Amino acid sequence: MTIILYTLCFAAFVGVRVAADNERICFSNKFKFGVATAAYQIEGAWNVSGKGESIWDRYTHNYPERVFDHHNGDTAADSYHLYKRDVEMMVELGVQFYRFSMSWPRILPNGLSNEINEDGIIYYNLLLNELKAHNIIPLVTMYHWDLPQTLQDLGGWTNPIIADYFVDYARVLFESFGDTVDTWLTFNEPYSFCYEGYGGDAAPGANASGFEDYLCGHNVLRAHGMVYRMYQQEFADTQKGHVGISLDFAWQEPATTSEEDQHAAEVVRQFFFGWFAHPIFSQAGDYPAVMRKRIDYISKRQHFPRSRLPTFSPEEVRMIRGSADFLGLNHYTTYLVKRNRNKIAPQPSFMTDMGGTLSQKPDWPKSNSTWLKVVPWGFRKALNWVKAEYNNPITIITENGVSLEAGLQDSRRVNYLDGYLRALHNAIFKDKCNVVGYTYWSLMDNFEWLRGFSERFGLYEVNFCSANKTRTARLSAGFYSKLAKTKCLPVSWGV
Ligand code: GBH
Repeated sequence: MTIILYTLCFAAFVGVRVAADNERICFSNKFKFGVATAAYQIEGAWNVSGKGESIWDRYTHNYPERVFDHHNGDTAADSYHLYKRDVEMMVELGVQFYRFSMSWPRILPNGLSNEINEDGIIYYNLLLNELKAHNIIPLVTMYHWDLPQTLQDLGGWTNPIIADYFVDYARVLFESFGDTVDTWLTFNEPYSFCYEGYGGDAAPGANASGFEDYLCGHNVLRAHGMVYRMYQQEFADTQKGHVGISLDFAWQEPATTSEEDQHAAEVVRQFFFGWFAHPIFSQAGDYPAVMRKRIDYISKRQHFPRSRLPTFSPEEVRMIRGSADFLGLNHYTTYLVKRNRNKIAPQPSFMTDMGGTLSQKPDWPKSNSTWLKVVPWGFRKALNWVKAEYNNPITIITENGVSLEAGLQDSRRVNYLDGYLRALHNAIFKDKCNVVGYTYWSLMDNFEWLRGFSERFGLYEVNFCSANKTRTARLSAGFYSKLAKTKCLPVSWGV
């Protein structure tokens, strides 16, 4: 225990070094900068004031050994009690908006709308009032992975009934907060929670890749479309808000110039991103053709009587197509893709269906997360691909950021920001990509899912050992605040 706490509380100090440039890089005055968090990663208070159990509560309690250092989000950054300090930090940063998520089981303890937890409503109203008092716009995610455990007991996202329950939950949110909140995200990264949660070993840990991940994705897409249509019918006239979705898009670069690797990279983009983007944002709607074709074919070869990828009815295709006012894009890193020439294995697998092998270049700068390498040019390519593929949709970057070790002198985070924001600037001004806002992940260090508290993404460092979870601005917070206030990249920062 002592060792664990020591690791968690140890702050490393590194030198400060920032790249300078003579040319001033500015975004338009209308462009908005914000910061992001998610309920389970910061709130704590997992079982107080009437909150129900979520799948992450259950999972971290039942399988502590699956989380780095056996940590969990029981207290996290304690934002349930410290939200005023959180907003104070946003004021220090000078950001225009705050992206946070609402916890479904905090609002509906048993997942269903017959029982509303008033304390949950009060908590989010307090937070929203605090934001309003400081002119910070809320951008609210309805679902950032903390499903009520009661609904997981019914199969969670693999059970089609969940789309109805999600609509019921969304209606409670629109009714309770719709006069204050006008920009909503239904889901955060369906790819991540379907593939890692139902296909892998993130909560609920179903580990049924190539099967349950597709069932999850199918119901998430239905649920998203249904919420969008419900909002148009019941709330849009009076509330005049906007509904979108956040999708994760790592750039997929062909590993070689060979035709087959070019092709493999495109297939991988369609599997990772097109899986959710194509049904919503393309002209044709429905799953990407290549995904349909490959999974149908491989399912047959594996002797399944029907495809492992479920089918939408024509009404569902129409209902889902166009069901977003904007695209929320989460982007962190880049991969290289080679064609996978292995024989088709008998057991289902998303990776086999996709047919590509992913890697990263050893000389790309590292972060504190194995999957996250620093590749700014991939950001610009990803944005251009989205522009070409989906007719340049209105886009908000809903997450971008980097993990490092503890310590306040995070010049490497400043370098990451500088590089990625230059790439974004080129995408907007040179390539005319329709991006209207940028969100840094994260406002502060938080519970990084299976990685516990070991990967820190915060502009503010959180001392998880202190009783009051002290938050301290890092070097990068000063950089970001200058950017948010002036809309220009600080020319030389630090030294
Ligand atoms: C985002 O996912 C999430 O929206 C956010 O909650 C999270 O804190 C942030 O990124 C930083 O990770 O540990 O090797 O199993 C970004 C996509 C999903 C990629 C989780 C890494 C875990 C890989 N990430 N995934 S691993």
